[in-house]
Amino acid sequence: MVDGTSRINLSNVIVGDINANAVSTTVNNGSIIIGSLCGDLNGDGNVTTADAVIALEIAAGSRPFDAAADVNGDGIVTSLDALMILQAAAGQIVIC
Ligand SMILES: [Ca+2]
Ligand SMILES: [Ca+2]
Repeated sequence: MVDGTSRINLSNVIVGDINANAVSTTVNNGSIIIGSLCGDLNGDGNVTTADAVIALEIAAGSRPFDAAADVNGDGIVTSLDALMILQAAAGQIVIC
């Protein structure tokens, strides 16, 4: 091994958890963030109503599973997760 800097180009990388569920990744200014803030489904660093809408879309099957959307940790994404994200966005509960 040689000390120094190596350039790595990655494309179409899918990161999965131990159960082969996709884990979200975000590339931002040279950093790769694996996973995301619990409930932050659009990766903007905040839990908002937009994230609740995404959770509902996942629950309805129109988006792929995202472990960050399973805020009650039961292994599936349902409207309950969306409701909890909505409540967290309103500051009523703390999730994860
Ligand atoms: Ca968000
Ligand atoms: Ca859940």
